[in-house]
Amino acid sequence: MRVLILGIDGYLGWALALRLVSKNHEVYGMDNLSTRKAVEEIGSDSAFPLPAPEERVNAVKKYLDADIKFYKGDITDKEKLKEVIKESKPDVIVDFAEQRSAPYSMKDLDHAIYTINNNLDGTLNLIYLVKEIDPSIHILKMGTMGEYGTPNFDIPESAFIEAIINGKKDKIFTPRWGGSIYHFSKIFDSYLLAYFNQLFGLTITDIMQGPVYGSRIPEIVNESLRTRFDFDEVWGTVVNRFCVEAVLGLPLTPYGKGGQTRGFISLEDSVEALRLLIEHPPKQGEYRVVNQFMEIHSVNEIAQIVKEAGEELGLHVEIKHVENPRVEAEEHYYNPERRILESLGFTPKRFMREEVKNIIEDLLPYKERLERFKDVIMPKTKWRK
Ligand code: NAD
Ligand code: USQ
Repeated sequence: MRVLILGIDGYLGWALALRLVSKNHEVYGMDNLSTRKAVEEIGSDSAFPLPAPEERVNAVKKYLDADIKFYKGDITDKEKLKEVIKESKPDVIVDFAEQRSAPYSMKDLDHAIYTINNNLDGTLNLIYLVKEIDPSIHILKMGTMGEYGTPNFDIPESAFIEAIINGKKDKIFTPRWGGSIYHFSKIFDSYLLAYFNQLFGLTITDIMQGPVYGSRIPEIVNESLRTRFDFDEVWGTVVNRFCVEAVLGLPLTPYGKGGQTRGFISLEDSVEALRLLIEHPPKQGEYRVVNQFMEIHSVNEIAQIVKEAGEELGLHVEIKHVENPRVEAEEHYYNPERRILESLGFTPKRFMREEVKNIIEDLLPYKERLERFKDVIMPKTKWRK
């Protein structure tokens, strides 16, 4: 298949590109390099050094004997996105190209506005351009499990549910409630996708994915093929952050009570699930919602898993709860449904207990590099100032 990946320079975009070329798909990618820039701005960097996009493309040629066509550009630039879609003629467009950090979106008004504009303008451009250029293109849009929030009821895996209000029954959009402006931008994206699916009959998969962790997929056969790996207080996600903290000898940092519970997925399982969804699109004109996570854990459980893994590798690891910079439930019910990936034959391969050991092993050779970024680890970005 011909696949266009928007946000190809990112953590998931690059890993997916490697997976798809290794399965003989034709890969095109677009990125404005905004994550690189924003991470640099807060004085941090990817844990593993990232070659420039052109060098990454050359490394794919050298080590995997495959071609990736990279376009530098912003998907909020309608003309540029149009040119890239017309040139690449994709069967499917995977959209990762969003500001994806919850803390970044909560810094102040400017960051909130940037997040909303970047994410929603990009989604609208994509919707209108697919309709204009070729409405049969499958849009695989990356949303987030965080769109559902942490309700005190089971989380379904469907676009709509039946509700009875004052004795009258109708379908309502599956309830959503964000925990940051970033999460709300994803909620608004989903409303747009569902609406334009009804209006234009577009074919869409809207993936509700939980936090991803991991540094390895088999295609990374050389350091120059590594995907980015963030760990600072703004861009790092919890499992990857805890692994870096363990390597640096810093206490692991569950926020508040640490009962915050999410559905996690390894990088390997994430790219494999995405490949499956690309190769098994929904029916033409369908809006399909997929919940993509494999293991449910609280932040306290993750801290314990990383502590044990670190100690098995000879590290001394402590856990020290810190004041929660976010506003979120710290103890709650969490029971999301997951059936679509299984129905497509998906079985997870990498689990957190083994995978965090691999992450720590991958990070250890970079300990000296990581020491330089020690002061961007403790949380500073507060939801309520
Ligand atoms: P990332 O920041 O590493 O990758 C996103 C890429 O998109 C970056 O390279 C960035 O430069 C690019 N980008 C952003 N805005 C753009 C624009 N307007 N035009 C062109 N390029 C743009 O993030 P990631 O972790 O790879 O996440 C990818 C997607 O998956 C995001 O949409 C994110 O919300 C979602 N997601 C991530 C996780 C996770 O744990 N990492 C979990 C669930 C969902
Ligand atoms: N947390 C800690 N300690 C830390 C870091 C985080 O306790 O050092 C807690 C947070 O308070 C939160 C949970 O861990 O309760 C998850 O935080 P996170 O930073 O790992 O994830 P989040 O901010 O939700 O965002 C990440 C990605 C985002 C994606 C989302 C999936 O950055 O792009 O959409 O995971 S989900 O969480 O399902 O919405």
